[in-house]
Amino acid sequence: MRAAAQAVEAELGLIVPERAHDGLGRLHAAMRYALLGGGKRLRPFLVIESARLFDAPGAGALRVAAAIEMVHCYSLVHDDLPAMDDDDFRRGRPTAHIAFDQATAILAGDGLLTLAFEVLADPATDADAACRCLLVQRLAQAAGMAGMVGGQMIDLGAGRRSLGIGEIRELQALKTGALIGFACEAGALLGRASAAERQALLDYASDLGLAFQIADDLLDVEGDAKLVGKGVGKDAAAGKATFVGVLGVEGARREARRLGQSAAERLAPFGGRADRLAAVAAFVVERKH
Ligand code: GRG
Repeated sequence: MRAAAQAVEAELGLIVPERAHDGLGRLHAAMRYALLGGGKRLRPFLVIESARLFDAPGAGALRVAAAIEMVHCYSLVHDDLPAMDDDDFRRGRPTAHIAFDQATAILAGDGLLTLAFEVLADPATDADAACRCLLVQRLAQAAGMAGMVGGQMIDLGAGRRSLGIGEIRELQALKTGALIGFACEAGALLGRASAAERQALLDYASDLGLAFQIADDLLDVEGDAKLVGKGVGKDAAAGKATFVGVLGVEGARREARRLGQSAAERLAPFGGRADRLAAVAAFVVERKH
């Protein structure tokens, strides 16, 4: 994961390079602040590793990895705004609207979201226009109303309303799962995988996304804010419906481990080539940040 993170950070630095201050200097600086401020780079890792399963060209995978990280970083910037989760601390430092201001943070998020699609649509990502079109369509679906944005809306509306486990699963499958699903599917698209291989990766991503979210809920209850890099204890304070709230700490941990194991089993068709993806399913469950 560290190697993937370094590679994608270098790519992000090339796509959004440092530049002299001009009329848009503040916006540009805020976009770089949001992009280059740490983070595990899990989604880029998933793109790179799923593409590697099919020997897809590394340069294209790196561009898709950068694009998905742009969408992820935009979502964090907007999620931290006072109108949403109202967080001052993320990735171990002030959130974008604290470091800059709210209007700049909103526009930096918008700039990152749109730039992601510009990157996907560029022939440098894949020589085949049909493949690029599919990547654009699938990311739009994963990030938009049928995915992350829809999940976030449901989450905001669900505040203080008690949700059942099935509803929480559905909400989280949209809010965090859809983008994780795209990360894995993108590798299959770049590698011209068969429909069955693409589906196996989507099934892996579905279990992985839920395991990831349960671990996130556990970190909010048990995590150390210094390690997690953001405020903890926020879900309970906001009366949010979470896996831990419904299953309890031990039940949630059991469910996360079950899902992590199930995710790894979904990779059986790829044999040893998918060892790193399988290992990340265990990391996601036991992580401390
Ligand atoms: C604002 C449209 C919009 C969507 C926001 C993803 C999201 C939806 C909000 C983030 C809030 C949150 C804490 C969600 C839980 C899971 C999650 C996405 C955690 C952050 O992702 P990590 O752990 O972060 O991959 P790093 O910093 O490592 O990249």
